[in-house]
Amino acid sequence: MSKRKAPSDDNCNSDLCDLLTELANYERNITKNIYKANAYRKAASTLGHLSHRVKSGDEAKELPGIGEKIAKKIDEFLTTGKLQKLENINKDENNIAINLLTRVSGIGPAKAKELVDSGIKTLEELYLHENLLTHHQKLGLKYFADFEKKIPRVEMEELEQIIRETILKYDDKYIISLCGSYRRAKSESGDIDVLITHPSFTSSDKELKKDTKLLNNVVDRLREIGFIKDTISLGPMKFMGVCRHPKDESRPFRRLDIRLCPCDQYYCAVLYFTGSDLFNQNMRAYALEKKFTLNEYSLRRLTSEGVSGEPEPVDSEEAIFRILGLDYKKPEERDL
Ligand code: 8DG
Ligand code: CA
Ligand code: CA
Repeated sequence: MSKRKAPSDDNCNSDLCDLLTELANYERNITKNIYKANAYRKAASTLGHLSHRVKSGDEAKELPGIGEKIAKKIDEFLTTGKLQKLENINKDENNIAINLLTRVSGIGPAKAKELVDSGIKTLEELYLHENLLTHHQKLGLKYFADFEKKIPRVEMEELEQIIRETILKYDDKYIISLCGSYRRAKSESGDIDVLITHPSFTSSDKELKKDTKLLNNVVDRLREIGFIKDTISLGPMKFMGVCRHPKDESRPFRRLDIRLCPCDQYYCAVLYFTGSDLFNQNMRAYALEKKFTLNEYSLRRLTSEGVSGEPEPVDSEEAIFRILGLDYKKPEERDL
């Protein structure tokens, strides 16, 4: 997941969103209080979707996901132009270093803290101690500057075309979706989330699963045309790596994930990887209320003992909403 994102493209509360996002990052990276981190993220998302400027904490408190404590912080920021809590957090050079290091792809809060505890606080120092890093983290460092750059929608469209043409030329039975923020119609994206399936591949093919070359062959083709530039990891079901437009070396390198899934699980996967993750959380919680369990693989009914049954047959995203008794939401309406 990318670690910083603007809640909306034209956001009249962007300073407040940045503030809340910084607090969320502090709770996630430093105190490891995921509950609080989520609360700040939700508040930031709410403010990011408002079409007007918030004028006070009291006004903010009326909005979904904003309670007393966050409202007070909003008030302090609106009246004084800063937040003392954040000023104090940002005085601590270890906090600053942990936040910096977690921006390297592959470095999480625990690894960042470990590095900072051993005295590594800058990217330059990290380069000097590359031996402490995994293959993924080394690539994260190598491409640090490029991975921080957002991908404009026009470029996403070009990259989609390259991916589609290359895969379908190899085998036109593949089914391909670009998910994530791109599918939610955002004007820019952090990375490229590709989901593929093939009619020959279903979840009953248990043995086939680890031997399937359906993903490997696709990755080979994309490498051959000079699109895939580096590999972070490659298994039978998931590729993580680096790509760039094959005909334009002036472009930044981009993070690319490709997942293969069985065709009977395709729409649950498309729903999941379209997100947003806050939307997924809400939808999953709603499913549980309706005695269903929903994840990236399947939608299953729960018995009164809470045991999940067989997967519901799902042949579209619409079917998932329908089975749960929900109105269909288009991808661009899922941008919580
Ligand atoms: P971005 O890349 O433009 O920053 O946004 P994104 O496309 O929405 O986010 P992403 O990090 O690439 O994740 C893609 C989708 O995967 C996301 O929209 C919803 C789903 N997803 C979750 N939880 C998680 C998670 O913990 N990690 C990842 N990688 N994906 C997740 O719902
Ligand atoms: Ca993405
Ligand atoms: Ca992603």
